[in-house]
Amino acid sequence: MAGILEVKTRLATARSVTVLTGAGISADSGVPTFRGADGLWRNFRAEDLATPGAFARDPRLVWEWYNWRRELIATRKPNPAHDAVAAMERRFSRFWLITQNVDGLHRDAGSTRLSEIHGNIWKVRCTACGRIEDNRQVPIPILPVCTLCHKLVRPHIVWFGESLAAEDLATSHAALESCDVLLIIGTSGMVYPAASFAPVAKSAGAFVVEINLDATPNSDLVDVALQGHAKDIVPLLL
Ligand code: BV8
Ligand code: ZN
Repeated sequence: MAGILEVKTRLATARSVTVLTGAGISADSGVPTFRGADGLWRNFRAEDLATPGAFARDPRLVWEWYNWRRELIATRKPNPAHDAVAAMERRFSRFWLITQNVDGLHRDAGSTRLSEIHGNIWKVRCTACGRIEDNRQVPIPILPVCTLCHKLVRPHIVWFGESLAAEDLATSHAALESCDVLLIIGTSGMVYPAASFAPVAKSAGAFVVEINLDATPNSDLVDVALQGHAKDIVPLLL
């Protein structure tokens, strides 16, 4: 595929590489994406449940959804695309991974230079005292409470209508504005602010590559669009 050779050539001389991933990189690990055919749970869409309003109205229903996802993700492993992204961290003198995924599979694959901009499904945050804790209980007892003040905890995840952490936004923008190459892997480019990251990198002079099964709103803007499964394509770029 001509595109892959061009990308490999660019990466060969790149000093700074940034990677942006979405649910598509975990699809090959068997984690359902959000907007694909498998993206529904009991006919609810993520946009219906991943909101502060839904949690305020029915915390039990929202925790049942997260418990279902935790039980599923607990049995899933990183795939060759996650492994290749983790290897890139050691290959380039400056590297940063921005992931929208909350499944923790990048960390499992060994990535350490990353921002989990939508949070992490294995962390809970107290609705009263704000304490953030790692919680790997599968299933998680519903309704889970804080080990410190015993009040209700929520998933430590950024829901729709909630702002991303200022630190994650700053780190992401710095990585987008300073990279020679931006690889966008497995995201539909529908959710903001991550959907605006490709233009940020492009206008800062980066060579932008999209790896996806389909075309996305980013496809017209990128320099090379590689169509296929991330698990097949990403390892070829190293
Ligand atoms: C914000 C946590 C400022 C949940 C997620 C009205 C009111 C309030 C806000 C808004 C509004 N209108 C718009 C907004 C902004 C909103 C937004 O963008 N909405 C969209 C739906 C229009 N964004 C926000 O609210 C963000 N915050 O803007 O703060 C603010 C504050 C107050 C008021 C206004 C603004 C917060 C966004 C974060 C939401 N949380 N996740 C959870 O996970 O439990 S988003 C959710 O979607 C996931 O995190 C996911 O990562 C993300 C993006 O989805 P993708 O990763 O792209 O996955 P998707 O299924 O869509 O696509 C998969 C892709 O992979 C496809 O392209 C497919 O082709 C490809 N693929 C599949 N298999 C493979 C593959 N590619 C390669 N290989 C394969 N094998
Ligand atoms: Zn507490």
